[in-house]
Amino acid sequence: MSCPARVCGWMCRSEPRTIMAKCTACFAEPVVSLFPATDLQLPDAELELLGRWLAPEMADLWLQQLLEQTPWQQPHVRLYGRAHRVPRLVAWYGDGEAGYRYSGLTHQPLPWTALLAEIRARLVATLGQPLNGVLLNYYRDGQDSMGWHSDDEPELGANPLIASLNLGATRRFDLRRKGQSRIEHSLWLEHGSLLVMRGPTQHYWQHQVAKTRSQCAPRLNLTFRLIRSPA
Ligand SMILES: O=C(O)CCC(=O)C(=O)O
Ligand SMILES: [Mn+2]
Repeated sequence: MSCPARVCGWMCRSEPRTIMAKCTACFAEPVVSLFPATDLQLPDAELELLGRWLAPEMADLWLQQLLEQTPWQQPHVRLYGRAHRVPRLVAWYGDGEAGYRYSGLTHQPLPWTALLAEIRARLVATLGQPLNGVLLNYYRDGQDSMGWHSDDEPELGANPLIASLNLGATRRFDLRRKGQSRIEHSLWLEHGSLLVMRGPTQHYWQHQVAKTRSQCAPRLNLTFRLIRSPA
């Protein structure tokens, strides 16, 4: 059964899940259980992939609106003394105090748009945890990418929760242990899916979205975070 109002895109099923959520759009039922998430059994990590967090029609709409509304930027990073543009477009939104460092720079947040505030509200309802910022990454084609890193900036605190929403083209998300070069696990992140990383994941693991030579449509990824202390 899906949301009776067909507004919110929640898929309501009877299977018990640990994550419970109120439908923030329709409020038709006090609580709906989310479809089963896949628990990814990696040691020293807590990862859950909710493959259809969002109904495809809603995911299409959000993708289109976010692509149009966002003032995309392509900041530089310094690598071995030389400035390079990051290989994707980005934008940072958040509460006023949620300044955030990425690509070696501190970024002041843009104010929440109505759509991003709505997505945040749904995630907070799903996860039961506050979130005060979101990094948008726009991968225009298969040549856009994100290199190996952990989301372990000090302002995220110990054991940060990262709620990562995927819209558009399916891309591969690789994981490797810190200090090792071998990819230990890969996931396909599909349109409308939500990947939740928490617990010690960022202490022990790195992740990347590698370039691909395959024909690849645009993809948006939104990583919602809680900035605990300003950058
Ligand atoms: O695009 C993705 O799936 C990963 C994004 C990411 O790792 C980040 O924003 O820190
Ligand atoms: Mn990351």
